[in-house]
Amino acid sequence: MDARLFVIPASPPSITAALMLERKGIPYRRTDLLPAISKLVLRAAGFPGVTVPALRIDGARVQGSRPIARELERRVPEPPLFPAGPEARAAVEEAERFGDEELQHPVRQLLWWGLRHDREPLRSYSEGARIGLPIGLAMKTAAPIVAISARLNEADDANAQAALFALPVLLDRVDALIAAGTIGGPEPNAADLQIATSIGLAMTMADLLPAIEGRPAAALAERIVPDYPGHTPPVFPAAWLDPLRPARAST
Ligand SMILES: N[C@@H](CCC(=O)N[C@@H](CS)C(=O)NCC(=O)O)C(=O)O
Repeated sequence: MDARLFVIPASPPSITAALMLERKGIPYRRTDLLPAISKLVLRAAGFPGVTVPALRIDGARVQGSRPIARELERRVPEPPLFPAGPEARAAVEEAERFGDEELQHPVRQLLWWGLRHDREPLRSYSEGARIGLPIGLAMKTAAPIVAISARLNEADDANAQAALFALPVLLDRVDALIAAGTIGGPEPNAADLQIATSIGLAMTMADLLPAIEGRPAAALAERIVPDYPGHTPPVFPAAWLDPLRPARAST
């Protein structure tokens, strides 16, 4: 099988897709892209959309973490990413949808809000990536990339505050999925791989970590993505972190 995965370093769904390929034992080459510029490269590579992860596999082009999960499951059924029973499958698919549509974006917005206020941590998120130019040089040209990415992700003050407000509820939902056995089992399914990466990214942000560590969600991320790249030191105004405080006290 000839597979090439297009990613942005430290992007949760990109890491999800890489983990799925690894779980299926499919060897692949990885192309690391800079945010924003990724859109031009993906179009030039013949993908219809402009987001990563994007997978070229034996000539076929598949984009998005959920379509990639299904394509890999179709091509290589074992080990499965989805349970066989219809009820269990529906539960995993719903958890995966939640991870993709509800959890992923607020975490991404918080990262870009932070980078907009301090670009320096971007270097840590690119560790180990091959972006086609030395990281020092990339950092010097990062200002427009960060500005565009923050704008594209609508990482403004209102949305960052809304994301911080939503985070405890999202984490409770992940913990509940683990308690129900939908995710967190010994063999990671598509929802585990989808959700753990967003939690992993959230845990790289110093302001968010206290609200996550000690939760079952944290243990899931530590197991599935133990070396999540990147670190953002405290960056949010203290008052914005109020919604996270009850969660801290209860853990
Ligand atoms: N929900 C989609 C998300 C795709 C997405 O928004 N990816 C981001 C990276 S996490 C992206 O490609 N952003 C373009 C950019 O940053 O320029 C999936 O899971 O595939």
